[in-house]
Amino acid sequence: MSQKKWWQNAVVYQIYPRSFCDSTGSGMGDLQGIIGKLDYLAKLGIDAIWLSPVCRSPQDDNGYDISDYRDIDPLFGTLSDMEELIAEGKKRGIRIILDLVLNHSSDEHPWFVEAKKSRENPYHDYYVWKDGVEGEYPNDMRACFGGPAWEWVPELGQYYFHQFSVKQPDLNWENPKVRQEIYDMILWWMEKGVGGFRLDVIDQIAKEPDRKITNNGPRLHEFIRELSRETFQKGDLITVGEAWGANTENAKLYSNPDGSEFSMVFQFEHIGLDQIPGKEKWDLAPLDFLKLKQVLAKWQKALHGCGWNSLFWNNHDLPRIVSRWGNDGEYRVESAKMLAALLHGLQGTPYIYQGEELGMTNAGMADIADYRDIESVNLHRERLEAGYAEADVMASLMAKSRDNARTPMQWDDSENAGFTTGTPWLKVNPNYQEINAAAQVDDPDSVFSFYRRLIALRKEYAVFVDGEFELLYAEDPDIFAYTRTTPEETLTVLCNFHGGEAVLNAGPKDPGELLLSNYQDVQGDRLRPYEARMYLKRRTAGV
Ligand code: TEU
Repeated sequence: MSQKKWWQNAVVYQIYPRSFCDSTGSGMGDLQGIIGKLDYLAKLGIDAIWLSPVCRSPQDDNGYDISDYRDIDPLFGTLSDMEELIAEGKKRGIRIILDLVLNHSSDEHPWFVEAKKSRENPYHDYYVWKDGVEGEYPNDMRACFGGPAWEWVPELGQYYFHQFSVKQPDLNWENPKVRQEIYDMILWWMEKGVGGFRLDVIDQIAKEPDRKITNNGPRLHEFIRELSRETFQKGDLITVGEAWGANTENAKLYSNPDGSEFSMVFQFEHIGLDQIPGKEKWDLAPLDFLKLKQVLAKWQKALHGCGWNSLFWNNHDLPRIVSRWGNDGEYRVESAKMLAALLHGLQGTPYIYQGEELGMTNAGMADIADYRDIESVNLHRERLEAGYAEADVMASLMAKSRDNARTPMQWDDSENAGFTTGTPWLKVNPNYQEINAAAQVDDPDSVFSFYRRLIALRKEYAVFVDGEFELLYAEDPDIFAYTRTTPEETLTVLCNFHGGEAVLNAGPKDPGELLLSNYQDVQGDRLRPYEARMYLKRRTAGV
């Protein structure tokens, strides 16, 4: 691997700003609220914050529909608040990563407002248009949030293409003027001192709707390399592309150590293992645990020495992992810690989603009236129209809705969990009186303290960054275990992924010093429900 990059032993914390901390009583989180919590994040020990979008937006998709890439939406504050956040983060050794939504803009962006005026307008080709006849769509492509992917504009006699909501028209990356506008904007943010970028659905920018290609298009890596060359490579940034279509082969291009594309990508192969194969995430199935081990092991082996993994269970689009694959009842604390140890022992850059470090759970909202996410609301309507039983639709939403991750951060046991003095935009999880930061930050046995130790271990032992991965117990129905090895150190991670007892009848006999466990005492060869252990064995070089 070429010389080390700072983000190879960094840990990133994702903030969903509208749900993190409200400093004004608006009921929505804001930048000043984040600034007020930087000391909490510094105590956790993270190195960078990934902010979901805070640029000007009509908020049709909670900010992933940007109408001004160079200004902050008043909901969240001002540009000077952002400059203050960057400066205050820097004082604490915390970089700020912005979420760039480059596949599409808002339909209220001036570019689109102009583009709709006429076919001859200089901005018309900033977007993807098709001549046609009203009611006869160019093809049967569907949008991710439901309905056709084509919207009719009568005054033009054309359709425009939108992979997401009708208010998120796709940008035309074939147009060099679009690309140059984007590069100039990124350089403008780099000038302001941001520490990196997360690239929203970046593998969808090289689209070819005529051939129904929406990700991994033929020109994708050409565009990404130009983007990287014209912007990112001019700084010392972390860049992470969201790539639902990533596989281990193209991930070697995305995360090539030569820096020609990104630092890494978010790949989602492990995320789709609890849905009926070939169906949607809403079509629930039990997690295929053996497949989970195979998939994570495959990605560890495939990118070792020739690429770089991101490591995550959660984000603002995913249900909370302790409810999804852990146990949010009797063993919430043990399973939250086990899932953390399992992930943070792997090779790559770990991402912690706000509240994950507290063991926050899914929202448990049984009434569609409580949901705010466009994807969830549209799913509910479309599936009822298609004849699904509402009980089944609500079961899908309670398991997989993005709103599960978007309930307000739980700071303390005061009203609204200390998130706001106003009316929260989305209901606070009623378990906030038990699960909150104030109850955990000074408790050495809390989930928060466990995450703090994991983050510190990554800084202390080189094996977390460099160690080669080997899977143990590959066929065991309960144990997820592996080693990471360098010439000097071997890390052994042993996890019981389930709620029964698991017997350690293989693996290293002398794994060395116990670094960390989620039980007070450690008993020989039996792992208790969701028990996790991390061992370290050090060798003097050459022995
Ligand atoms: O998500 C891409 C995306 O496809 C997911 O929304 C996916 O459809 C689903 O929600 C996961 O189960 C990115 C952003 O992370 C998401 O918040 C945006 O809504 C979307 O792009 C459009 O910008």
